[in-house]
Formats: sequence, structure tokens, C-alpha cells
Amino acid sequence: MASQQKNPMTSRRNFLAGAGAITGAVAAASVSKAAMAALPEPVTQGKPDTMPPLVPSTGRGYNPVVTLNGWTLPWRMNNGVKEFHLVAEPVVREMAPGFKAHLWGYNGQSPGPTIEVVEGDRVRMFVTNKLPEHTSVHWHGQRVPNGMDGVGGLTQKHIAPGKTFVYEFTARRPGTFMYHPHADEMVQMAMGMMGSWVTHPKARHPSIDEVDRDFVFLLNAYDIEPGAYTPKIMTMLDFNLFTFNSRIFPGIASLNVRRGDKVRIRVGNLSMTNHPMHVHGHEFQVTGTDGGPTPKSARWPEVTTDVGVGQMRQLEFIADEEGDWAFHCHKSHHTMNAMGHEVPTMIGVDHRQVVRQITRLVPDYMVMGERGMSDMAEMEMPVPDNTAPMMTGQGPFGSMEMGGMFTVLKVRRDQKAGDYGNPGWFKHPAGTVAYEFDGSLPQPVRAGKPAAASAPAGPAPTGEVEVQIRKPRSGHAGH
Ligand SMILES: [Cu+2]
Repeated sequence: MASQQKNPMTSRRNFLAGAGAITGAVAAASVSKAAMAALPEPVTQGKPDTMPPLVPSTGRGYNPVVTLNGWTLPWRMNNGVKEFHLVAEPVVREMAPGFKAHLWGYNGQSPGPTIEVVEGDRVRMFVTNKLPEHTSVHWHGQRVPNGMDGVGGLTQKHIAPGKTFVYEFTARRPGTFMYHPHADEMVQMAMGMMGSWVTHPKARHPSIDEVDRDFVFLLNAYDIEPGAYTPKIMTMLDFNLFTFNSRIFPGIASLNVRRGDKVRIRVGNLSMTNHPMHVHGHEFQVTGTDGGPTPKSARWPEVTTDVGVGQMRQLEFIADEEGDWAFHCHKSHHTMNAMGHEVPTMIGVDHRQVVRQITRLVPDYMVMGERGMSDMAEMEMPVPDNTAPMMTGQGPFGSMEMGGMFTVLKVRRDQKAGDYGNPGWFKHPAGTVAYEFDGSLPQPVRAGKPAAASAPAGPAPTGEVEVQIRKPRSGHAGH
């Protein structure tokens, strides 16, 4: 293969030899050896780590993206055509340390590998189906000949189990795109079948800036009961795991950048609801969507942007504030992991007497949540095997009480250019961390008083405070 992922963790295994090891959960389709011989060797990735950017060694050059907890698929160049080989197959995805899910994906992972090409590239995608049912691949957002659009039944025959189909087209528009099945979509997307696609501009583009860091990931949601491994695919709205690239906090890698870097984050949404994505400490602009680059005259600053279902957004900003900045979906239920949904609200209910009575019968009985839910993060309550804690993540000051769609943007002055490694927790300069009040502060100056006369020692005489009290009248019509 002409281009290789420069990472020892990438395993190149023989497709057939590896077939039995993929999963015992679902019988995978078998593919004949003769049929595979002419295809680009399938490359798979077993580790859920964020892999280093794949610097192109053939074709036109570009500044590669970094896939959060993912990787970019290597290709081979065949008479000027970039050939990729996607293998649809059952996979085991570690969603967070200690919690694995049985999903469907591509080339060993869910989501599948990111595809990176350059505007104008001729692209040939081989898609081999090792799922137990038929599939297809739709190249979301791209200009393709209609018969390459991947809608099973409408624009092509479905790809039966064991078969390989070829898609061929020119990557006409630069931008941020996705790929996913257009066959038994409800099941296949609920099982994790999707991937990112980035088409880099072939030359300087008036609406596409060069950036120092370029991240990409997809938003997805799963419904996996505590202790189970396989998503419930009939779920329409009541998901319990909200993921960046099929990972949940604290399993999501941090975005590590150098202070002053221009940062681009490409986010696509293939879940069943919208996700308002929020960056702390910085304002960003949305510089593009899956419709292409946004003209500069049509951009405005934001700190949260909604990424609707089936949409992609490019967030860009200068990372000029050092620190550990939260980056998350702003729906508070989406920054939590699986829990029973029938938990009653116990805030303000003093049930100590009840607990004493129950404890006589059930010694291990625990009642959660009478002072809010943060107790659950601190107590690390026992959960079934293969279940992520609901709210967790140890930070330098204690539990972060987060899960799901949450990670940290780490901005450091001493991060090396091109180094995506985790620099550890931020060391705050003295006097810049919120602190506990201990009663010793300079006397306040009250608004509306001359400064010279306004700082008497001791508390202000109560007679000087004017308040107006309006009593409600009975029978008064509200408005
Ligand atoms: Cu969300």
C-alpha cells in the first residue's frame, strides 16, 4: 500500500484470518479469498485512542485532521485514483474504560475511519459487507453521480452479506462530510455505522482558512441498559448514552492545543436529536457546514451552536486563553451516562426514618439524591459489570460529575506545535482560582455614594437603607 498510517497500533490483519476474531455476538458474512485479492488490503484499527494525523505521502498534500478517539483510513494510489477499502462489520467498541459495547461499524471501529481526500481527487471506494444483513453507503453532503449516492433500492442494489461494491466519483466540493448506510438505517445507525469525511481544498480558498489544529468527530446516541452490551435499536428518543465518536466522558480524549493556535473543530450529528455544542473561555465562528464554507460576511461570534440532526458544523477560534476549558453539549441530560430513567426526584425529601426502617431489613440499602445527584458521583455507587458510572471524571479539584458528551479543551503556552499529547491538568497562576470566602475583604464601596464618604468602618447604619415594599392586594388581577 502506498500510504501507511505511521502508528504501530494500527493492525493490518488478513481479512480472512481475522474473521473469526471479530465478534462472537453475530455471525459475520464470509467473503471469498479470490474476490478479495484484487482489492486494497483492508486496514483495521482496534484501539479507541486518538491516532496521530495521517500525513499524506501520495497525491496532493494537505494539513491532515485529527479524529477524536479515531483514525484516518490509509489508501492506495492506482493510476491516479485514490482507492479506499471500507469493511462493514460487527465491532467491539470500548466506550469508556471498563465499558464495552457490541456495535456495527467499519474496519474494526465505530465510527468507521475518517476518509480524507483533496478537492478534485478521483476516489474509488470498495465496500465489503461482513454484516449479517445487507447494507449500502451514502456519501452525505457530496456531489456524486446519482447512481453513486448509496440509497439502497433507489440508486443501487443493496450490498448483500459477503459482497463487495465499488463507488467511484470525484470529490468535487471541499468541506466536512459524513458517510453512513442508507439501508435498514434505523438499525444500522443505532448500531454505530457512520464515519467522517473531509475534502481538503486543492488551493487557497477565500472562505477556508489554514488552521494549526483540525479536529473532527460525530455525535451519536445509544440505548444500552446497565450491564448489557448491545444497543436497543427500537429506541426512538429515550437514549441513555450520548457520545462523541461512540465514546463517553471520561473516555473522550481532550483537545490539546498550543496557546495562540487557530483551531477548527468539525462536528457532525447522526443521533436522533439536536446538540447545542458549547465551548468555554472562547468565542468561535461557524466557518462551514456540510453545505460548504460559510462566506466570511455571513459569520458571527458564538459560544454555543446547535448541531441539528443530519447537520455538520465547523467551529473555528483562536485558542488564546490558557487553561482547561470544558467543551460539551449543553443539554444537561447529555452529559450524563446510563441510569435508570424512573428515578424519582428526592431533592428536599428527608427520608432518614424510612431508610432506618428499610436498613433493618436490607442492610446494604442506599437512598440517592436527597441533596441533589452529586452524591452519586462521590459515592461511586456499585453498578452492574460493563456499566459506565453515571456522573464521574476525577479532576484536579474533585469529581467533575459529568458523563456523555463532555470533554476538555486544553490550551497551553508550552504545547509544541503539532503535539497532540495530553499535557495534564492546568496549573493555575496564583490568585486565579475561585476560593472559599473567609470573611476578610476590603470594605466595599456602595454605589450612589461619594467615594470619600462611603467607606465607613463597620456595617452601614440600617436607617440609611431605603426599601419599597408593595403588598399584594387580594382580588388584584395578575398579568
Ligand atoms: Cu446533546
